Amino acid sequence: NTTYNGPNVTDSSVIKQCPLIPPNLAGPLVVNKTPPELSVIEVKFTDVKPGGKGSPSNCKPRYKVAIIIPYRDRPQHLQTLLYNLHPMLLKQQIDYQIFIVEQEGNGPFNRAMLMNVGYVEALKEKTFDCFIFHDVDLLPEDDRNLYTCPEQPRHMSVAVDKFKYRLPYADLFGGVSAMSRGQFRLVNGFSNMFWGWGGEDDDMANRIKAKGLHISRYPPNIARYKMLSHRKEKANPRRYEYLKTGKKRFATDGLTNLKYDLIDKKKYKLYTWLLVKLTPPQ
Ligand code: UD2
Ligand code: MN
Repeated sequence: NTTYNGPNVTDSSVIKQCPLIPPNLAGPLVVNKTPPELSVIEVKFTDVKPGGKGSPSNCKPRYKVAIIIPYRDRPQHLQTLLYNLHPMLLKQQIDYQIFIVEQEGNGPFNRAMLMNVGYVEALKEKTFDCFIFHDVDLLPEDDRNLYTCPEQPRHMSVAVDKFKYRLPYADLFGGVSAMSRGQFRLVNGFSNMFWGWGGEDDDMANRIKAKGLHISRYPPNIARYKMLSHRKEKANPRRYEYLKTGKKRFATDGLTNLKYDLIDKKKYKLYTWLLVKLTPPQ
């Protein structure tokens, strides 16, 4: 049949923009800490596209979101996160891609620098509007916690079971947080000075305030997470010193002096993987 039936319904110009509030959200989620093997998940998640991408099929997404996950040697956590996160993101009707940014070698871990790398490398793929910086061990417990970027930077892991579902302090920005492309650029990204555990999130909170922005939050019954168990990393004893003197480096320490080598990059079914060698700032 070659009869003309009017405009093609798959033409993006006639597909409607997705509703502001996704229609199929359920609220509280059943968190699953014992996922099937990755190979099984890969087959099961038919709506996830290579590179760990998803987007709604029946409406035009409002946001292009990069999920940036700093990573080294936590395969169990990664498997569990992917198993829980993809289905929720698909329901949220956003256009997203998951990036695993893995630090090469066994020197002190630098979570902040990996975030900076994730931001820079993600933008080489697409002009993402929004960046979600996401610990590998945090599992969302409510799908109304939208993985999008509002007017102000948003701290998303407000209530974590490990902290008895209480925000430990008002300026906490660690765990899971969302910033728009413009906001992250404005604050010059994260500091590159924080090697080992701690401080990098508080320095980001300071950067946000210094630019006249503020941290926004969803209520704790929605911005809720379970943390997978792990041993405590060795804290960086210099973190207080760098925090205190951070302000004078905001303009020069961050995206502007970021140095790294991209050792490898692969698009697996459930995520885009970046292996990077970090170079300490001079
Ligand atoms: C807290 C923060 C975290 C960060 C950290 C201090 C919350 C809920 N989390 O996490 O965002 O500010 O303190 O640096 O507030 N990682 C690896 N391999 C490693 C070490 C770290 O993959 O060997 C990654 C992984 O994504 C992990 C994240 O870095 O979730 C934070 O490290 P953590 O989970 O050991 O630290 P934690 O739970 O104290
Ligand atoms: Mn943790």
